[in-house]
Amino acid sequence: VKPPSATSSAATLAAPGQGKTEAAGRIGGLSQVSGVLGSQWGDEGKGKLVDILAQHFDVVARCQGGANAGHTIYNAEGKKFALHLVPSGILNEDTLCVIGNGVVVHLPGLFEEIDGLEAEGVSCKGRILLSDRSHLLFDFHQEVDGLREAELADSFIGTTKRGIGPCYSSKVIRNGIRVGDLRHMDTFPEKLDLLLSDAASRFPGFKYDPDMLEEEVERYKRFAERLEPFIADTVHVMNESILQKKKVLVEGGQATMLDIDFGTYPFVTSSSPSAGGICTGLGIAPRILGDLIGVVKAYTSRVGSGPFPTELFGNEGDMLRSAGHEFGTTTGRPRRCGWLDIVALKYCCQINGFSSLNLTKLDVLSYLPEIHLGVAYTLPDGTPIKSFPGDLDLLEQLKESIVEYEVLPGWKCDISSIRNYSDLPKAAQQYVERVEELVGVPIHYIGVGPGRDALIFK
Ligand code: 2SA
Ligand code: GDP
Ligand code: MG
Repeated sequence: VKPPSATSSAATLAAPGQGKTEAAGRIGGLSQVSGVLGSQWGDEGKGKLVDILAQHFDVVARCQGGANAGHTIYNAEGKKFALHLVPSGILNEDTLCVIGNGVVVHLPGLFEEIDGLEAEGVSCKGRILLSDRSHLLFDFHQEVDGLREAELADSFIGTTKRGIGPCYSSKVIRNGIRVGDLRHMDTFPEKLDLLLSDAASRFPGFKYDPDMLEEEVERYKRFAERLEPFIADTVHVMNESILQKKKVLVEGGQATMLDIDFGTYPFVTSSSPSAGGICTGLGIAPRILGDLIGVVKAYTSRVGSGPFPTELFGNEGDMLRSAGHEFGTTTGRPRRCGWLDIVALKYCCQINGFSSLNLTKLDVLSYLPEIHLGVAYTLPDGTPIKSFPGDLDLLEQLKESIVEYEVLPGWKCDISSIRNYSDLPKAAQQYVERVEELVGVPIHYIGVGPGRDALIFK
């Protein structure tokens, strides 16, 4: 871990003369323990912001989810990286990357990701620490994910089939196997046998052949050897880093609208991607959390099933998907697209207490003559709905007719090379400021392209 970064400069972020002061102020002013969280249904561009901010943080930590996450980032040369388990701080060579206890870890996937990064010259040795308390996600969890989706038939969730729900189920039902258990290979076979037998008893489609157990145990013995230098008591590491005044950035996966408690249940993921998940997933105290930045797309996307009140269909939806290249980073699935939903965003701001927002992909809206903002929901009888409803049936009814929209003018020009807020067309500024006004949280960062430099500090 490098020494405290009090001397970090934000100058490296902006090209000469472009938004340097704003960048230095915004980044330098962030709390010692800060977080970047999704404030829609995921894929808002969290990875990009984390990669940029990581240049000024000593530790970047993941607290929940697993390889269902897909964070796309670009290095200084413009080379693209799609990360799933490894925190998006990895391209900054002085940053320590922590995978906390709240994450579920598929070891073959983790090693594949590490090998891919090392092949591109990104050194991972000594830079990634994995919690001994995090749960192991086995291949069978992935298989069971698929079987469960098949069972649900037309009501399928549209999971990433990365085994996330089944692994968190094992954790919560308390027969899960943790990373630390790899240090006790004498009892590992028995634990694995119990876990696999349990899955076989629940899913007729899952074939467990106990004769294969030995082979799987041998495979995990090899993983255990390779993993040993990465395993740590990350609760201790995190708290010591904080005591030593190191700067810590928490990277959220997925988003609040996919939260197991606050999302559109059951069309959610199985972890807590909102603020509470930071404390439970890393073992750090709520009172030391500082700035939390909510990342929000200038429109909305969602992948998988479930309510999406401001969704656009047909040609309009296709145009937005194609303008924003909205395809899953992990699965390649086309993402559903629609207008920015202020009701949902305000709900996310309440739950997380965001200190600021990063509005991303503003450049994607440049082709539109006018832009809609979903500002209120009303029941078919005209009664206004005061907050984002938990009632799924009600949400499913929220078609365009009962989402109230404000229509703002578009700007119809390329904004992707603009780096100063004042250089944005007036209509783009108006859009940004109207969103700020409606949600009551300042937008400090505006994305105008996928690259590291394509960020405006406001
Ligand atoms: P899961 O696999 O059990 O967590 O799926 C449950 C729901 O959560 C959604 N989910 C996501 N939504 C957006 N992006 C995610 N990550 C990938 C990406 C997704 C991909 O970055 O593009 O590649 O398809 C993500 N992970 C989970 C999921 O769609 C279900 O609705
Ligand atoms: P995450 O899961 O929140 O990290 O987001 P993803 O990486 O899954 O999806 C966001 C996509 O948008 C990635 O392909 C990014 O490279 C891209 N992206 C991020 N910010 C911007 C932006 O401001 N403009 C454009 N055009 N693309 C962006
Ligand atoms: Mg993603």
